[in-house]
Amino acid sequence: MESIFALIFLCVTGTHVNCSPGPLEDVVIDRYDIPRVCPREVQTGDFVRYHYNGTFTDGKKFDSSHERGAPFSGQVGLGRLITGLDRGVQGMCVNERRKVTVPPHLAYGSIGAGDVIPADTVLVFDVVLLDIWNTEDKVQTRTLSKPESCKRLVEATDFIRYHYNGTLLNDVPFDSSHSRNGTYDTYVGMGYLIKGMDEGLIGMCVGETRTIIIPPFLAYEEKGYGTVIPSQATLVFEVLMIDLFNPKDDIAVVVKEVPKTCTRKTVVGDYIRYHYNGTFQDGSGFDTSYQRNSTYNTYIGMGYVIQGMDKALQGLCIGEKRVVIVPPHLGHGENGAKGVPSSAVLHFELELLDLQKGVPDGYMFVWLGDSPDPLFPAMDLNKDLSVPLEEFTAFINIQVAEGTGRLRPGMDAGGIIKDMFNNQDRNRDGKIVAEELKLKVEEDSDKARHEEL
Ligand SMILES: [Ca+2]
Ligand SMILES: [Ca+2]
Repeated sequence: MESIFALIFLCVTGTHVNCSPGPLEDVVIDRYDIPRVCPREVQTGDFVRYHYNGTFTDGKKFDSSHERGAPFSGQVGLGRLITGLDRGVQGMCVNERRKVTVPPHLAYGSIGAGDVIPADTVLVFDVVLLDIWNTEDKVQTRTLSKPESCKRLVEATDFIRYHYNGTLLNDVPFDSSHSRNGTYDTYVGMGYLIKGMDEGLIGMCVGETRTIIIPPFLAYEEKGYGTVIPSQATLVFEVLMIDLFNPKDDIAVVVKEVPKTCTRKTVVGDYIRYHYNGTFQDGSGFDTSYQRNSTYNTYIGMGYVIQGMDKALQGLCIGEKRVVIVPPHLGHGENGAKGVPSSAVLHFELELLDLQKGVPDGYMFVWLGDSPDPLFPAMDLNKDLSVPLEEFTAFINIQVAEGTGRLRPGMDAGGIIKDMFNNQDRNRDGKIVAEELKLKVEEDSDKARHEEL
């Protein structure tokens, strides 16, 4: 009597109830909360995960997955659930809530279930659907936004950096790179990621945002992950691609502007002045010499700048502009640098302003032809048999001006000359005399001979 009374009550309040005066023939479904968006409905053969409260028609609870803290997970329509629920969850959307009233013959019949469910009992399940998937499912990708130009797409074996938000199919978040304030950095297509991610990231371009939906058998399968990803969970990632390169990449150089006249191109050892504008692949800047309003000055090919830059700075004319892309293994590598994250690809716009021929490594001054022989009389400009620093400085400056000698560029000339002078002024009395110079020359040649032996 009690159950019939309850059914009548349901007939009045339920919206989809097909009322009949007799005992309940089939399940009665009340879809009391349907999400606005429902991309997929439960069909026979699907796997579902749902939470439920099971009550009798008087409202007394006999079972609750909520109270156990573990949703039910199983396949629909193949007799693995009680028949009433196999029917009751058909057509359900994720996040839908419905009340399924099951007559005894579609539940535990005239036998009941142990001490819990008496014979001939109508059961009411209040169900919320958390997940649907099927063994036929594939990784689904959908591009949400994409830059107009896309020079390069993610390929297997590329190293990529991306941001992501990870949610379960019912929109519950489980992980986000944004909250950690750092990109996720990895090789793609090499088995470092879950299978579905390795697949779903392929073909993205830098700046693209993409949704990737991964069925559990291409994600964490039955084992789940920690406390955040349940067993057999479909995963939804919203990915923003930040950076990509391949470890086989060399630098890429695009010449933008070459002056009409170019008498000499930069070579290793040259001392140059240049401007640069440094950006990441997503276009954000990390460093620019223009803003500092002073050029960057360096020797080329001697390891004073990152490897890729040392290479990119060779073969330039004064006034030439080029763009160079430096992969991280030729840039700041996995350690990054100030303002440069780990494994970042760097873009530089370069403009060469000046170049000076260098001197061999370790030298401060070189003769461009034969040196004067004997040297001392040439140095002693006023012929008083003594060469103080002023006279020595004048002598060196004459060589530089006449092009018979060159000082190491990029350094304070006065400082270099003083060092050279001190090196010859053996007794440190502030002047060089013939014997001192001779002694030094002999000593040097002795040393050279000794080293030859
Ligand atoms: Ca003198
Ligand atoms: Ca002296």
